[in-house]
Amino acid sequence: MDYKRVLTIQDISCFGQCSLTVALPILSATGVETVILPSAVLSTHTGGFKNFTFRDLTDDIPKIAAHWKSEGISFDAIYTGYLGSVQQINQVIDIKNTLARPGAAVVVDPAMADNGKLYGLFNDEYVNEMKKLAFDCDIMLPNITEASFLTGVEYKETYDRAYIDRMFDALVKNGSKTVVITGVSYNEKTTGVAVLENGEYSYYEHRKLPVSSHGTGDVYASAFVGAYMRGKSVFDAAAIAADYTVACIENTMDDDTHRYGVKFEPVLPYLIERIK
Ligand code: PXL
Repeated sequence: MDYKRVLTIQDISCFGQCSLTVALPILSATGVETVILPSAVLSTHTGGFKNFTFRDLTDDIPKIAAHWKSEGISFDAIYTGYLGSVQQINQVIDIKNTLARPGAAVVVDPAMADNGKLYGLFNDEYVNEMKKLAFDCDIMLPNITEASFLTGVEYKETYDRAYIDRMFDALVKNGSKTVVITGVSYNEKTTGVAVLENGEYSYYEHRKLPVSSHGTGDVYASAFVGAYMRGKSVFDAAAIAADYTVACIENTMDDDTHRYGVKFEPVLPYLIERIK
């Protein structure tokens, strides 16, 4: 069996089912070797928790990367999520330039915003720096808020196909190649993911569930990268990841005490089955 090695760079939020605590199990379950580079260690994620601890690992990242380089370690894909600082974005760009194998896929989830707002620790400087990484990758996985911050196209809660086309045009003008925009909803009952690949638009529509949970962007991106690295096309990986994320939300929505993340673990067999 083809066995791919993926490096994922994002934080460890010890409690909260997001970033690395989601990416490592999901990627492993899809059957890829998963190497992690933690950007920071937090006691919880920053969405809805107060007084969380934050250990910045910026100083360790170049040392870890230098060690890997000296050992001849390289990667078939590099997948980035939440990064702790502007400096880390530049470190990731260096890692991409030194540790990616020829033909490696660089997948960037510019995890920095949702529902029209930046996450708590980020500002305009971070957005500007993220443009360098996100517009120069192979596949970008933004939600509408992130695409809007990156392109300057205004954020809208209700919109039509022309708005998404305008977003894609602006992304491509800035250098994007392949983009999957998540949470694209053209009516009240459904939502979906809009894919732009080789200049062609496609759309995978699925049910919209009546709850919003934290960490679903990370579940989505991890499942996408796993499916893609196991040989699925961009569109099929985007659809599988969407169905898996919906199944995870469905598995969590009856529990009002569990909105900090989704119960993604019991649904892993479904993802594995879809990737076979
Ligand atoms: O799920 C994205 C994410 C990852 N890591 C941290 C976060 C968030 C979203 O708020 O706070 C630390």
